Order: sequence, then structure tokens, then C-alpha cells
Amino acid sequence: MLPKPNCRDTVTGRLGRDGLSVSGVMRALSENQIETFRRDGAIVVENAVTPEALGELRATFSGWVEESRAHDAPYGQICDGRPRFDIEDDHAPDHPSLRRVASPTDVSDIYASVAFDSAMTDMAADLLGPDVRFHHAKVNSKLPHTKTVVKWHQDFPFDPHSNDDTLTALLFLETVTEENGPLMIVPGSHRGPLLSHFQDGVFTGAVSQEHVARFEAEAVPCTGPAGAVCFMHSRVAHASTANNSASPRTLYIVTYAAADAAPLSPVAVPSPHQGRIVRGREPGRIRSMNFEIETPVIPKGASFFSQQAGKD
Ligand SMILES: O=C(O)CCC(=O)C(=O)O
Repeated sequence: MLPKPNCRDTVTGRLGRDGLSVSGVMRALSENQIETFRRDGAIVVENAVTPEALGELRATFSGWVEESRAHDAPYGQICDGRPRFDIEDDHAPDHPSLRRVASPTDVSDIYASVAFDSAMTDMAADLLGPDVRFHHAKVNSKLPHTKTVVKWHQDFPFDPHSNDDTLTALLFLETVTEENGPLMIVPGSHRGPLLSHFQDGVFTGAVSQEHVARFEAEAVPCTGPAGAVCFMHSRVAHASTANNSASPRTLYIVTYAAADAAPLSPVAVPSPHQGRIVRGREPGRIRSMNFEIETPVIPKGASFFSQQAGKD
């Protein structure tokens, strides 16, 4: 396991100073970053993992890309029997288009270590904590000149919890630019309504077209160097376009929840680690808010990409 870059036990006793919580415990994020997250629903923070961890994450992913060249359909198996590795329909041996690796925590020590015990975990605890659970993890990849797109959606309707203190951490394994299909988010949309991800009674994993023009007008890209992470509130509207560039865009995506947020539906990307406390302790209580939402549908295939494409 990686050494734990965690200053939580370092109590200096100075209250409210930048870098300290009101209880005097060292934090990974500044007051300013936490305020920005509350206002916009997203922040990008650099150096979320060590350079060594980043190198290992990338090397492991490169190995998976090499393996993918031998496949012409989704393959491997996660704990519910569905495929772990999902490929786009432009995939070919000489043009790999591996778009998703589900629950990499279950097959790679470095992916587990980064999700459960890294500076990224500390930062997530500053936004949700002190008690935080792991919910699920996946890699979303857009290799050079590949056509994977993500339609506009919110994450909470996929993974409703009793309260909405849940977030998605998207760690940049490669530099993300405006050219290689960055995540686009609508700042402040987490303070708006929960939107339906059903059309004509079918769970499409995307909002209806009536919202898209406004989202596109207000969207901003989440870009940054390799090793940065975008923390995104689970209600933020987001999407991304194809990667028409020569640079890969690979995101390691981990979803965390405040430990008193109880999941209300089965997770689409299951893992034996789901529900594991990664910071703080088991709270022994459930906090709930008042809301109504349609029950999400687990894709029959490898991932939500087929639901969004209307092919599940
Ligand atoms: O890969 C992306 O660009 C977005 C990821 C995302 O929205 C998701 O997996 O829910």
C-alpha cells in the first residue's frame, strides 16, 4: 500500500486558519476551495496523488489497453457477472477504443489504494466528511481519435442516496485539455432540480433535449494537468464530447458518499468494497432529505454508454 499522505491527526489547535478545520485538524483543501465547491458544485485540484501512484495507475491502464486489442466485444467480469472492460464500436486491434474499466479497485492494488487512501481521499473527506464511504469506481477513457461521448446527465439519479452529500472524483491520468474531450460541467446546477433521466418510460441515462441548449451555453470545461482531480457534486449537470485529438483522455472516477447517506438503489458498478468507510468512522445513523426520484435501471450490458446510446 502507498504511504498515507494524511495530516488529519496533526492537531495544532489554531482555529479557522487556512488549512485547518474549526476543530484545528489539518485539511487537504483550503477554505476557498471548499467554498468554491459549495458555490459551483465542482473544483479542480492539482497533485491529488503522488507522481509514483500516477505512474502506476497509467502503466496499469496501458496494460489494459494492450489487452483490449485482442477483443472485439466487451470482456472480463465484475462481481455481478457483467463485463469489466467495455469497448466503443470504433475499436479495432490497431485502433484501441477501450472506453470503460468497471471496478478497477477489484483487480489492481494501485487503483484500490488511490480510491481508499490517498490525498484524493483526504480531499473528498474535506468536502463530505468527516465520515466518508466508498461507493464505486471506474475508468472512463477516450483514446486518441475515438468517438465516445457522454450525454448530459446528473449522477445522483443513477445513484440516489438518502441525502445528496455524494460526489464524483475524476482523477486525470493524462493532461486534460479543451481538445481531448474534457468533462463539461454547468456551474451551480447542483442547486437546481433533480432532472428525469427517463424518456417515454425508458431509463436513458440522459436528460431530455429541452435542457441541452441551456447546459451547452453555460458549460465550462474541467481541464488540468495529469494528477489533478475534478470533484463534482452528484447533482451537477455534465457531459463530454468525442476526443478528436492525438492525446488520450483517461479519467479514474471514484464516487464517495457522506457515511450517513444511505444508498437507495443497487449500484450499476458493483464491488465487494461498496460501502467501505475510507475516512472517519461508521456513524451508526442515516440522514435523509425530502425528494422524489424515478428508480434508476442497471444496464444489461457493460456500462451506461449503451443506455445513453439507446442500445441496452
Ligand atoms: O467520461 C466523462 O467524460 C464523463 C464521465 C461521467 O459523466 C460518468 O461516467 O458519469
